[in-house]
Amino acid sequence: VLLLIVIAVAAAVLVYMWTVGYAIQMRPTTPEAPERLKIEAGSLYVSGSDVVAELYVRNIGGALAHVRNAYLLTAAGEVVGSVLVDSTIDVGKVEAITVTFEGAASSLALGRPYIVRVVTSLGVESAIALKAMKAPSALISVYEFHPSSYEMLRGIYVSGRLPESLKGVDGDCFVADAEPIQAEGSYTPSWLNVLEGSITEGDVEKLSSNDDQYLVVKPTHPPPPRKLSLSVGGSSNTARWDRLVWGASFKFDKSGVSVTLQLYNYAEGRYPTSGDGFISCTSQANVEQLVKQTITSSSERFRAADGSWRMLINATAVPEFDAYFDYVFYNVTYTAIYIVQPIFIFAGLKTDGVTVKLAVDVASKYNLSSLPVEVALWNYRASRWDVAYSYASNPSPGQLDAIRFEVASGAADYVSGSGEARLYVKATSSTGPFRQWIDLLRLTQCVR
Ligand SMILES: [Ca+2]
Ligand SMILES: [Ca+2]
Repeated sequence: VLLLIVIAVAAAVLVYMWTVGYAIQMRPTTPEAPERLKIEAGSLYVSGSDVVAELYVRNIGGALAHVRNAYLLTAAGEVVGSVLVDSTIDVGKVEAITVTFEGAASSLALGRPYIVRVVTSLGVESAIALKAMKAPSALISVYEFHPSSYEMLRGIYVSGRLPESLKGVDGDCFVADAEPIQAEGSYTPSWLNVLEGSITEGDVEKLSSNDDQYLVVKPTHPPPPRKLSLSVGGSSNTARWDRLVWGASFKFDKSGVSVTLQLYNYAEGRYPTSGDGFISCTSQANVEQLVKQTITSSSERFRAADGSWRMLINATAVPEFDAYFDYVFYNVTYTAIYIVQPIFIFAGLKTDGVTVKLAVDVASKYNLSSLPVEVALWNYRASRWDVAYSYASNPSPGQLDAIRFEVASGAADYVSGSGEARLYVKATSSTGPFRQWIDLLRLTQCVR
C-alpha cells in the first residue's frame, strides 16, 4: 500500500511538472508577432556565376507572413550572399520561393553544406542546411497515365472497365481468365511381345514409323484356324488428355484374315471387346490398311498411373498367312499450359521532349499460388517485346502483389511518335486454369 502511495505521489508530481513545462514552452517568444515559418525542403545549386536556392516555405503561424530577406551562410555562419525577397504566405500554406544570390558562385564549394535563412518583415526567421550542387541540366516533368484500351493476346476477358478500374488499388479490377494452350504427344512402341506366332523379320523399331519397313509375323501353330497374337506398348505422359488417337497400319498376304486391336483399359483392368479401345477389321490381300480410333472421353483410362500403355493385336484365318506390321501409333492431345496475357495500350504520352524515364506500377493477384509473371514493354524502335520485370506471384492465392519498376536506359524507345505505349502482364501455369485480377496499372513518364 505504501509503495502504491509513493508511486501515486510521484506520478502527480510528474504530471504537474509536465504541465508547467508545457505551458512555458507554449508561451510565444514574440507575442506581438504570431508569425512562424518553416522551410520544409529545398535545393541549392550553382547556375553560372550565381547561386540559386529553391525553397518550400510553410507559414505555420497564425497570421499572413511576409518574407523579405534571404541569406546564404557558410556552416560557420559567415554570410556569403544576401538578397531581397517579396513573398507573402497565407496561414498554413506552402510557397515555393526561388532566390538567386548573384555572383555568389565563386565563394561556394560544391558538395559542402550551406545554410539558407529567410526572414519576414517582422524579423521571424527559418533556416535550412543544404548541400551545394551542380545545376540540373534541365527541368524534368512527370506525367501519369492509365491504359485506355486493351488487346487480349492470350486469355479470356471477364470484367473491368478501362481506365477507371486501373486508376487505384480499390478492389475494382480488370479481370481475365487464362487460356488453355494445347499440345500434342506422339508415343511410339518401345517394347513388343509375340504371344502366338513367330517373327520372321524386323523388330519393335520397325513399328515406330510409317516407312514401309515391316515387322513380319506368321502363325506357328497349325492346324486351322491359324492365329497370331502380339502385344506392344510404351510410355506416354500423365497430363490431362483431351483426346487419344490410336491404331496401326499393316497388310496381309491373304484376304479374309480377321484382325482385332485392343487397348488395355487400366481403369477396368482388361482389354475391351467393344467400344473405346477396340478395333476390328478384315484383310484384303497385300493391301496396307490403316485402322484407327479417336477417344475423346476419359482417354486417360487407357494409360497406367505412370503413363505406360499397351496394345494387343490378334489375327486369325483358316489358311496359312503372313502379317506385315508397318507402324503402331498412340497420339494424345492435352492442355500443356494456361496463359493469360492482356496487352494494355496507353495513349496521349508526351512527345514534345525526351522521355528519360518510364516507371510502371502494377498491383495484381491470382487465384493460384506462385505463378511466374512477366511485364513487358513494346519497343517501337526494335519492334519487339522487352520483358522489363518478372516475378513470382504471391504464394497465398488471392493476395495482391504491388510491383514497381523503372526503365531509364532507352526509355524513349517505348514511346511511339504518336504518344502511345504498350505493355503486357503475362502469367503462366502448368497445373491448371486460373484467373488474373489487375487492380492498378499506371505508367509514369518523365520528360526533359
Ligand atoms: Ca515401319
Ligand atoms: Ca482498381
